[in-house]
This record gives sequence, C-alpha cells and structure tokens, in this order.
Amino acid sequence: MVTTLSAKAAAYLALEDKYGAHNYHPLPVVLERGEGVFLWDVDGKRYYDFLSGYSAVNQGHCHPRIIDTLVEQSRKLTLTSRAFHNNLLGQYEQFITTYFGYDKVLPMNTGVEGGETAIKLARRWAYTQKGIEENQARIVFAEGNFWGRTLAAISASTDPSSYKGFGPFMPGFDIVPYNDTDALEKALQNPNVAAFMVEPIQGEAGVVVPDEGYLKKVRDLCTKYQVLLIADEIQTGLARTGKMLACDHEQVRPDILILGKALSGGVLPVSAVLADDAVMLNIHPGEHGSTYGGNPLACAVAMTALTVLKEENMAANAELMGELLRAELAKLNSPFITTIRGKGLLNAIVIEHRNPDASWELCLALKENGLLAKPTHGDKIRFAPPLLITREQVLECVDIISRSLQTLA
Ligand code: PXG
Repeated sequence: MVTTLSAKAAAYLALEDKYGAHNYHPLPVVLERGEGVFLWDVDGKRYYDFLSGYSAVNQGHCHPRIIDTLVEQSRKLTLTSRAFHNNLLGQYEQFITTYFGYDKVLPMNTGVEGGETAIKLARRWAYTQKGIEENQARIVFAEGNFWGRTLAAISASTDPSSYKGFGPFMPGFDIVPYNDTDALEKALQNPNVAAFMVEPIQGEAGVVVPDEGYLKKVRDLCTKYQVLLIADEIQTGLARTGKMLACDHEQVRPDILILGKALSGGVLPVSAVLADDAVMLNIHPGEHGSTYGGNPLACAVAMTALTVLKEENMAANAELMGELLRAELAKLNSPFITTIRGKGLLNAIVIEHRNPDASWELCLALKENGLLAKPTHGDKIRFAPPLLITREQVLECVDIISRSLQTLA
C-alpha cells in the first residue's frame, strides 16, 4: 500500500525523526485539529478517529464545555502545589467520591502514576492492616497486563518489548494467567499477597474480554483471601464499555479504583485513585504526592469531563453503537477478519492474512479512506471512536472499513 503524504506532512515527519526520540512508530498522518469524532490533518483532510487517544477522548475532541472550563479556569488559577490549599480541590474530591461511591480520592496526573499509587496504598494497607511483615507484601497481576512505562509498570509486564533491556526489576510481583480464577486462587493462598491488580478488559493486550462472571469470581476470591482488588479502569472506565465502569457490568466494586485518560476528556493528564478510609488513611502527610496532582485546573476540568459523560448519556450510546458496530462488521463476512470482539465502544478485530504486515497495511488503507486506527500486537486493530458517534457515522465507518479491506485481497 502506497500512502500519499504531502510535502508539508513529510516535513513534520522529518522534524520528529531528527529531533525526537524514536520511541513510537506512528501512522504517517500529521493532525492539527479535532472536533467531536473527527480529526483533520495539516492538508485539511478529515478523518474519523477510531482510537480516541487510547480512550482519553471519550467525550469527543475539544468538547466545547470541557474547553470552556479549561480556558476559564486557566485564566484564574492553574497550580498552587499541595503546599497550599486551593478553592477547587475539596469540591472536586467531594464530587468524584460521590460520583463513584468511595470515601476518598488521591489525585495524580498520568495513568501510570495512578497504578503506582494504588500499589503503594495496597502495600501500606498490607503492613498496617493485614499484618504482613515489612517488605514481604506481594502484588498479583494478570499476564498481558499493561499499565504504563515506569519501572514498576514494566516489572509487572509480560511483554518483552516493554521490559527487555530495562532491568533490574521491582520485586514482590507475581503473574497469573488472565481469565483464570483457579490460577488466581492458588496465587492468593499465599498469605503475603496484598492485592490483585487487573484490567476488567485488557486494552493493550488487544481488547481481551474475559468470560462473563470472571470479575465477580475475582471479587469473591479477593474477599475470601483478604486481598485488595485493584481495578485498572484507566482505559475501560468512564463510559467506554457501555457502563460508567467496566466493573459495573458485573456489579463488582473494587477496593481500589484507578481512573485516568478520559477523566480530563483528553485535555491534560488527570488521574485519580479512589478507595475507602480503611485503605486510604494509611498514607499520611509527606508520604506520597505529586507537584501537579490535584491542581485547580485539573479539578475543574475533571468535574466538567465527568458531568458531560453523564449528561450526554455517553455510556448508553457506547453500548448501542458498540453493538451496531460489531454487528455490521460481522455482516462484512471478511475472510481476513478472524475475530471481532469488545464491549461498548472498546473493540478490536483480529486480522489473518498471508502478509504479516496486513494490519498495518489495512490501517494505511483506512487512513487513505478517512478513518484512523492503529494496530496493536501485530494482528489486532482497535476500533474505539469517541462515545458521541452516531448511528449514521458508524454505518459510514463500516463502509470505509469494508472498502479498505478490499485492498488486502
Ligand atoms: N492502565 C491502562 C489500562 C492503560 O491502557 C495506563 C494504565 C497508563 O496510562 P498513562 O497515562 O501513564 O499512559 C494505560 C495506558 C503508550 C500507551 O504509548 C499507553 C496506553 C495505551 C496505548 C499506548 O504508552 N495506555
């Protein structure tokens, strides 16, 4: 597949290549504007966004209410640090804890910091509440997990492209297969286990949806063995899968809930860790934090981002449009699509083709035809548009996908 790239776009690529670290392999498209489900490149071509910033832009690009809040608050006050109080932090803390039904929140910035925070909370709880001997606490993770790029996160990773060549690694981590509650039970029998940290649907692994009942069983096992359940809902949460949280599909309440990405609607890094007092109050002043965590700009933006999700019924739309998308994709009957899976608007297809680069080629064809998606782990392509996509738009996108599949023949 030959991609068309204007001289203007090529110049942007050359600039990044020369001056930026080579830690990404993006699709050759240079974007300069976004609105709702659409993105425009520097040559004015319009695309459907089927990635949504890895689910950070659930509310749609440059949502007017979120941008209004961002602009208004940024004119008043953006950062005080936590050395002083600010007039929005308490209001935001009340808002988000009421919204999700937890006693307390610990505000951070990126998703991976949320994961680190959750693990520190679990270790501290294990030493002060569960009675585990100092430095003996273990955290269990599922094979295929992805929660970021810090040393702790890659220490939990089972993907060599994440961890290889970056050791030594964080001790105290155990891995069990995903979607396997027998293996989990065995691991939890170790009395030194503090927590099981898990994605309700594995995002980066390629939208791996566990069996129905998995999360409920996980909840029961964690309760049985007095182990904290940490749900990483950074990618699955905030209406993406058709419910406010993916855990809501099985009425499961994690002990620690991690949110990020769409908590700001894609305008700045905002993450949050929610837990009840029995977990949260084991951390005292000076023991954890971040310069930007809980800044007034983030607080204001997050309240609007959460309000928009509810007021615009984005979870319900994600559920309906997700069903439509999967049904219409199935109707294509493409010999190259072996699997269509997902929940709500977190979906992936698996491509099978004699050409090992077929999914990359397909993404280039999709781009030519006006839709942006990115392969993950070689043969999987994620389809995760902003949650305000309409029925007509879904149908148009399936038509684009259908036409693009022709190029694989
Ligand atoms: N948990 C999950 C489930 C994620 O998908 C993170 C945590 C980490 O979030 P931050 O904000 O620290 O990136 C993620 C991130 C990348 C990349 O380029 C990251 C994600 C998806 C795709 C690419 O590192 N998800």
